[in-house]
Amino acid sequence: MPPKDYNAKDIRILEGLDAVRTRPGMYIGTTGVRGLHHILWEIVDNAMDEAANGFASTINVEIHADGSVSVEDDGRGIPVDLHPETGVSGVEVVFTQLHAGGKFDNDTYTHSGGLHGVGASVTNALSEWLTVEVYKHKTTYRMEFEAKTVDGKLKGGVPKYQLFDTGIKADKQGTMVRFKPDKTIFETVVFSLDTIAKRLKELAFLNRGIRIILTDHRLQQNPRREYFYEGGLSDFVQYLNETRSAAHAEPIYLKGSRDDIYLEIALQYTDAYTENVFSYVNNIPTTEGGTHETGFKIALTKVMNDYARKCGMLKDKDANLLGDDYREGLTAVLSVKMQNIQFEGQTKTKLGNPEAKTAVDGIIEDELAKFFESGPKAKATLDIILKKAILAAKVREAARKEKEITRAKNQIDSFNLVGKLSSCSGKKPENNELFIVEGDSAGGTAKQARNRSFQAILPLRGKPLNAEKKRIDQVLANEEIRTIISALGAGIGDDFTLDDLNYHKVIILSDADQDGAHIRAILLTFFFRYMKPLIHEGHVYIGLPPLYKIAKKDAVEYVYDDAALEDARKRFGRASTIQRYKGLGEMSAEQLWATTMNPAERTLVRVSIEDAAEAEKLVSVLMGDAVDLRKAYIIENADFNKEDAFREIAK
Ligand code: TSJ
Repeated sequence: MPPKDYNAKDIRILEGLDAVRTRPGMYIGTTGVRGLHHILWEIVDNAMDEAANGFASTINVEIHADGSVSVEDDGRGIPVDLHPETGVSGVEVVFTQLHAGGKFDNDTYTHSGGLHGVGASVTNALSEWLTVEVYKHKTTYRMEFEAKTVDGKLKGGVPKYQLFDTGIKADKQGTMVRFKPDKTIFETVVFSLDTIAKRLKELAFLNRGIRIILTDHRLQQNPRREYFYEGGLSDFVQYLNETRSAAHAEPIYLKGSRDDIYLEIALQYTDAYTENVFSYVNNIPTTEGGTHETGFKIALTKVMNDYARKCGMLKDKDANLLGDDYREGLTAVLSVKMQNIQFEGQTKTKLGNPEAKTAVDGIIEDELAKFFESGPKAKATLDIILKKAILAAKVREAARKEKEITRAKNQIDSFNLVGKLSSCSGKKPENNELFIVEGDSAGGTAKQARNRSFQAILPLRGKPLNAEKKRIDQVLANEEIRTIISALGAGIGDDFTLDDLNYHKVIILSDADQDGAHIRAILLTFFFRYMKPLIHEGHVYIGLPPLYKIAKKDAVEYVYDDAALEDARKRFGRASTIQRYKGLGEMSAEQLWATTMNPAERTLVRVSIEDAAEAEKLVSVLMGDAVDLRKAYIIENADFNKEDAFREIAK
């Protein structure tokens, strides 16, 4: 028979459990479904500890039809002997003594996790009833607790009787705890098979060789699940990679310890592009990472970069690859066990202990290098990983450029340039012309000269930079270039859309000198690189201002090159005057209109895609050339006999 009822003098010990019932949130976070499972994890974790310490090999978890759950291990059994001074059994201490500090207390006697080690007494306090059996010394010890009204007050975890030897013969060893959560505490008391199965499977992966059996007696069919992984973390990683294709057959498995911090890690690369690093401390998932994960990443990056140099994949001049490059396609599970864990972060799932970073970094640096030196198979794996990382770095570089383009595009979208552009009044883009004019003074003249109903003027101050030579972000940071993009309104790069083009003729008007030729080449290069359809569809033109004005009495003729000048001289005879225009700015508005802007009189060279492709080369050619550059460039491009499809003189 069980011993006598628990008596009043022992009630004092229950005051701690009162606190748990008054403010359960302080101890288990919530009284929702998460909290409900929390109190189960507390029990499971205790059994896990016994197993992890090598004293138990199997854990049985059962969900019973009456709403209770039980956890049983085959360990040594909770101590049953009485504490010499207090006369209280080990079992009673476990279920009635609250660990000080509640949820911030990690001071469990082993590496227990789950509730951050608040203890089995919390489970007891929040249960309608709890029964514990200890199988030891060939017999069965038993103790029961329940929620009941004492002195008019409802209390939890009240012993029904002291621990006693039932005399029931036991030919096994271990501890069995069964409890029913208190429905007056929890919002729900229905355990989730899914949640429990997932966590037990995870624990089985994290604790190699421990057999965990889960039985749900609520189910009519297939109530039993079994989780047992001889390979531990390596099995975990292979399981995670089941749907991916692995880059090397066997996960890399490393373990080690330093300063009382124990580490295990398994990693395997796949053809995925994502990084899947899962980390744990004392079997608790650290979803937000933390110092242990940081230590791992530092070590991986360092060891891999060292090998990349050693084997010549990275040369002296090359920069190190980034950690991200070495983690592309990586699946890894990192498990650390240590004392006094501290959590940080939004959800308190980030390990904060700085010593974990140092220890993990150190262990992995040593063990990973050791692994790669362990034989030809490991060397082959190293080779695969390095090649993957170098590819990842290349892709990253390309992606970075793409991103810069996008960022610059967005800047342009919000950039207001209206001040510089003298737009035209006409609303039909197909009739509209944009003159990009070199220099403010020529721009002013062009503005006076133009027909404002369809001609817009964009003066270019300074020289727009060379689009071919600079990185896209620099190109787009240039105000002249941004002004052009804005004025055209059709976007840039992949986003360029002719449908949005504001001007169907884009006419470059620059001086007949070296600078003018250079600006022209730069603009063409820019259009070629970032607005190819603009050129391809024939929207880009070069305006041809005259080089000379020849006059005799009332007869005036404008001449566009030296050969034509010779011809005109013969016709005009000796008494003629010849004026050479050194720049657009020397012309009057009337002259500029008559010679260069009036569609009835002007000559435009339509730029072909080949012209634009050549433009970048021309930049350097023109820069170093001493001959009449305008002649060398424009005349050649005006040679429309070669490719009529691309080159045509347009009015
Ligand atoms: F949660 C719990 F405390 F109720 C609980 C504890 C629940 C379950 C299912 C198992 C356990 C548990 C505790 N299993 N095994 C142990 N082991 C001990 O408590 C133990 C046994 C022997 C010795 C020793 O030094 O001889 C020390 C300890 C802590």
